[in-house]
Amino acid sequence: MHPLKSATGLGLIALAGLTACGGGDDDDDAQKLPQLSAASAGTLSACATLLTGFTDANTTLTAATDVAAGTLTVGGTAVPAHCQVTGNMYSRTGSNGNYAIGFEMRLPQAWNGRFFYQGNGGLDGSVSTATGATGGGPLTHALLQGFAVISSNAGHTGAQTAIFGFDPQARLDYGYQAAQKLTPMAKALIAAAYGRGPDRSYFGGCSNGGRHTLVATTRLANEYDGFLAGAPGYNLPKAAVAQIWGAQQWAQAYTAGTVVDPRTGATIADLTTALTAAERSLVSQRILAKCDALDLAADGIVADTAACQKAFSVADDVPTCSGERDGSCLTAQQKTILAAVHTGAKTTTGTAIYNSFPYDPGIAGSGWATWKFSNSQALDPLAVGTVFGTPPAYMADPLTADIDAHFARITATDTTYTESGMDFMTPPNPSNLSTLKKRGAKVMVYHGVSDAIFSYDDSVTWYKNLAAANGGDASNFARLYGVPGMNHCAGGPATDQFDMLSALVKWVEQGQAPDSVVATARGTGNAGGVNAELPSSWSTSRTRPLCPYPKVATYQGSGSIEDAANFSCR
Ligand SMILES: [Ca+2]
Repeated sequence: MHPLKSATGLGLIALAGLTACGGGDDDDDAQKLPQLSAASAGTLSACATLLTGFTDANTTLTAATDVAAGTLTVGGTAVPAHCQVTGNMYSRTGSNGNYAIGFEMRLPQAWNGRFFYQGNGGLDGSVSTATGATGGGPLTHALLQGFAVISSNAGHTGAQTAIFGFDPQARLDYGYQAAQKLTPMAKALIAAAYGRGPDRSYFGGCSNGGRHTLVATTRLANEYDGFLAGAPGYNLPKAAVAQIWGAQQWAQAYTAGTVVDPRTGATIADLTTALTAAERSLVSQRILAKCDALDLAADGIVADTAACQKAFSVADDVPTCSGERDGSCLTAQQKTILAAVHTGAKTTTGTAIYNSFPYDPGIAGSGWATWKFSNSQALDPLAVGTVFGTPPAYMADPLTADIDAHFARITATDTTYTESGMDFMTPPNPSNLSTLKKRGAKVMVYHGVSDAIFSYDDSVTWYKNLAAANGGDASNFARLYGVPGMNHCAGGPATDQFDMLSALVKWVEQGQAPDSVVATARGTGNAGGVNAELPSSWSTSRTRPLCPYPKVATYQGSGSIEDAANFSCR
C-alpha cells in the first residue's frame, strides 16, 4: 500500500471518530477496541521432567505426575489425560507459623492454548482440585475444555481458625499478592511444559473467587485477557460486617435453640427460628404474586428484578399475624426486620455499611438461610475479627458485637498491618478498568439475585459506576448477568447451570459479544448434580436466557415457557 494513502486514510478515520464522540473522549468507540487473536492448540511435551527441569527462584515443585484419562471426573464426564504439578512458592516462617503459597496445576495433554487461574472460595487455605469450575452448577470446567489450570491456597493452610489473619503477609497474600506471585510462575511453567506460554489467559471464580477475579481486573489487568467473576464479593469486608449486623437484627425475633455450625464447629443460636422455612416460602410466594408476570410469563421466575422492587412491599404484601405464627403470616417485628435487612445494614448513626438486597423468590432457597442465619454468626465473625479487622482479634459474641467498631476496623491500619481489610481485599478503584479495556480484554460477571451474602445490588452498583466511568456504556467490554432465583453461586429456584467461560472466550478471541447466555435448570437426571430446590411445576430441563444488565429475559408470548427460545433479552 502507498504509505501516503495509508496515512491519509487513518487520518480521516480518526477525524470521523472525534466528530462522532464530540471530541476529547478517546475510548468510547467500540470499533477502536483491539481484537485479540484466538489461541491455538498445543501438546504437552514434558511432565515428570518438569520436577527437575523447571526452575524458579521462589518456587519448589513437589510432584509432577501423569494423570490418566478418567482418573478425575467432572459431572460424570471423564477428565482427559493431563499432568498434575504441585508445589509451593515463597515458603517462609511467619509471625505464628510456617507459610507458603501452595498450588497445583493441571496441564492437559491436548491443550487449547489457554491458561485459567481458578480463584477459590471462602477464606482459601486449601488447594482445591484445579478443574477450573465456573458458573452455577457447571459441566464445562476449564480443564475439560483443555485449559491449563492453576489452583492455590492463597498463601496459608487451615482457614477454619483464620489464624493466618494475625500474620501481616498472609493477609496480603490472601487479598491479592498470591495471585500476583503465582501468575508469572504459572505462565513460565506452561511454557516449560508445552514449549510456549499461553496464547490467552483467563481468570475466574465465584464468591471469594469472584472477588479475586475483580481484584485481578485492576491489579492484573495486563496479565489476563478474560475475567469471569461469579457473585463477586468485591466489598467483602463490608458484606461480612453487614451479615453480623443482620444476625443481630434476626436475633430479636429468635425464639430458642442452638445448632453447631458445620463449617467452623461453633455453637450458635438457631436463628432459623426467627424466620422459618415455611415463612420464607410464604414471602417467596407473595413476591411471585406481585412480580412473576412483570416479565410476561407466570413461570415462577421474577426476571424483571428492578420492576419487582417497585411493585413489592413487605409491609403491604405479606399478611401480618393476628395470632400465633403458623407459616401463613409474619409478625410486625419479623416484617420490620426483613425490610431492614433488605434495605441494608447501617451504623448507629445511619451510615450505610453495605448495599441493599433485592426481593426475589429465591429467598425460599436453603442457601439463603445458611448465609443469613448460620455463616453470619460463625464464618463472618471469624473473618471480620481476625482477617479484615485491624488489629486482628477473635470476636467474642457476634450477636452482641459492636458493629460500629467493627465497621471502623475494616478500614483501619497500624504499624504492623499497614493495609486495611478494605485495601487488600478489594479492587483499587473498581470502576477504572481502562487498562484491560484498551488491551481488548473482556469482563463477564454473573450473580444470583437471591444471593444472601454478596448482594446482587452491589454488582449492579459496580456495573453502573463502571458504565458512568465509560461515557455511560461499558457493554463493549464488560457485562453483568443476574440469575433470577439463584442463591450464592448456585442453588435456589433457578436455572443455574451455564457455560459462561465459552461465551467469554468467543467474546475475547472472536469478537462475538455475549448478548445472552443460555442457562439450564438442574432437574432429575442432570449430570452436574440435581438441584433439589426446583419447583415441581418446572420442566426438569427448563432453559432461560441470562441477559446482560439492564435487559430482562422476557416471554415473547407464544411457545413453551420451559424453552429459552421463546424468551428474548429486552
Ligand atoms: Ca416470570
